[in-house]
Parts: sequence; C-alpha cells; structure tokens
Amino acid sequence: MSQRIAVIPGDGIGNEVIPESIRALEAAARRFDLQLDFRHFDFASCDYYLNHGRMLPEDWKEQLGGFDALLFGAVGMPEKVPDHISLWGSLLQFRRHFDQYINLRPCKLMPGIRSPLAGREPGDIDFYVVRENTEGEYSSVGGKMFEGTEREVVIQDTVMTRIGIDRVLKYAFELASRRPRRKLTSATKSNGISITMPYWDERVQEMSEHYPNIDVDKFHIDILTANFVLHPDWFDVVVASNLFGDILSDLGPACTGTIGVAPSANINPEHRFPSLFEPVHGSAPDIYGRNIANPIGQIWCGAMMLEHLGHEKAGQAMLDGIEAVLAAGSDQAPLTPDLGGQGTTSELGEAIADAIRD
Ligand code: GGG
Repeated sequence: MSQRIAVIPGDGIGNEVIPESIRALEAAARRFDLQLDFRHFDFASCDYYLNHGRMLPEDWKEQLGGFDALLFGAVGMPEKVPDHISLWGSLLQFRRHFDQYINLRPCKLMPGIRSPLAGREPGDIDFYVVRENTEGEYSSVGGKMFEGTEREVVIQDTVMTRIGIDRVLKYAFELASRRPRRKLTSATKSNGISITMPYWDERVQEMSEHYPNIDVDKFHIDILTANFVLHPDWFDVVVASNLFGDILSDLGPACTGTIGVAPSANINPEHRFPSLFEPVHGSAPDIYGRNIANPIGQIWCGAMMLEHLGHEKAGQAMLDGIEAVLAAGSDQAPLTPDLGGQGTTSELGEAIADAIRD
C-alpha cells in the first residue's frame, strides 16, 4: 500500500535539505520495497505570504488532512515577514489542528562528531526531550491595551490543562519504560512560576505513582540547562513544557556538536491526524543559497517518519546510513562545514543515500 507524504519545504535551507531527505527516503523505500508517494506544497513559506497575504491557503486543513505524514523543512525569513507571523501562521497551526501534542526530539552524540563538551564520547549523550506541543507558554491568549501610549499594557497567558499535561507525561513515562535506564527528568520552575509550574510538578508526582519502576527527578530550568552542559550523561528522557522543551532541544543538540543533525517529530500518537517531521533547526537565512546546510537533521526526520508509519527496519537503515557516513569522518566523507568538512548539502545527502542502499 502506498503512503502519501505531504512535502512542505517552507523557507530558506528547508528548500535545500528537503530534497536530500527525499533522496534518502527513496533509497530506503527501494531497499525495503515501500511505496512512498510525495506531493509538494509551496505554502507555509514567507514567499507564499508575500504573494497571498497569508501563510496558508484557506483550505489547508482539507488539503493536508488526508496525508499519512507531513515532511516539513523550516519557516521564517525575518527580513521579509516578522517571525511571529510566519511561525504562528504555519507550523503552530499544524501542531494545533492536527493535535500533534508530542514533540519528540532525540539528542545523541553521533560517531565521528566532536562534542564541544570536553571528553564526551558517543554513548555519553543519548537522551530524548519530550516537549509539550500544543499549549503552555505558546498560547494565543492575551492582548494589548493602551497601545502606542505611555500606559501600554501587554499580556500573554500560559495555558496548562490537566489533559494536556497528563498526555505528554504519559507519553514520556511510557518512552522511559522502554529504555534501558528507565529514567525521567522533569523540567520545572515552580519556585518562580507559582501557579502553573507547581501544578505541572503535581501532575508529574501523580503520574509517577503509576510507574514505580521509573527513576524520576526534576530540576528547575535554570540549573537544568547548566546540567545539560556539565552532565549530559545524567539524562535519558526529559519531559518539558512547550517553551522549556524548545530551549532544551536546541541546547541538547548543540552539546552534541551541531544542531544541524537534530530531528524532531510532532506526533499525534493516536494516528487520528498526520504527524509532522521537521528538523530542530530553522531556515538559516545566513547560509541559505550556498549549498552548505547540513541535511542530516532533515534526513533523520525521514527515519523518524518511517518508524512512525510502522516501517521500523527502513527507519533504522536510514539512521545506520547517517551513522556510517559520519563515522567515516571528513577525510573520507563529504561532511558539511558545521561538521568540520568541506562537503556540500547535496554531496552529503548523496553519500548517505548510497550508504542506505548498501
Ligand atoms: N524546522 C522548523 C523551523 O523552522 N522551526 C523554527 C522555529 O522557530 N520553531 C519554533 C518551535 O519549534 O516552536
């Protein structure tokens, strides 16, 4: 049976790394006899906004709703469109409408990559950030009063719901129970944020009672970020609110050498809606157009997508292909400049597709 994938490159380097992800997916599809049917969309980009006055067409829910998965590149070109308009007009709409309430972000030091943290080897950094993805600090609840005057007031609420917290915690606890270390860390700030964060802590405490075999700890977000840098080996599954999870899942991959390798999966675990797979990185206008962007984050997204669609072996083969090319090092593989090499986006993509074919 063919699986229908909506491809949305978006802005900037999204347009350069998406073709490499498709090349790798096609290699995996051929090897494992899968039928993947890709359809490209030009919306959810700042150019679309400049032409149409909106990031998405009116019927985007109908256009995308029937797909099995969405493969997304990046969004944002602040010189053309303010970031809050481009992000809220596209990616955040997808996450909410398709109830992609889990944002799963692996953070792993890969073979052949040098961590900026002294002495760290592959195996020392290997954890997941599970980010709440539809509410929390990313709410659209708030407003302005007395705009443009000295009395200007701006308010934006944090929205935390019992359902919203419990479902992300359950996912994180289940993930931790499938991992050898069975360890879960909760990101909080209940000493300073005195209503929502103590509530988050309460829900963690209650959920932990259903998982007596999981070793649970919690850190305030400030010291947690320090511990990501000082002791990344402490972590296995880290569960966090929307904003804290966003910050941690940029910091974590930065500790593994480059954010360019980091993927993420915006998941609707019940498969009621398509899930969306996008690299952690953004559109990187500073390097766009030079064919030097690292395509690995986007290719790894393809691997997560196949796994989510039930093709675990094909997904694993994609990850093995990435690891094999990275392990070869910049002397033998066309690694991009962020990995210390001089290869181009397309050369690295081609090397990974070749490794997947083997
Ligand atoms: N790869 C998707 C992308 O462009 N992300 C940019 C971004 O700022 N994302 C914010 C978020 O994940 O909430």
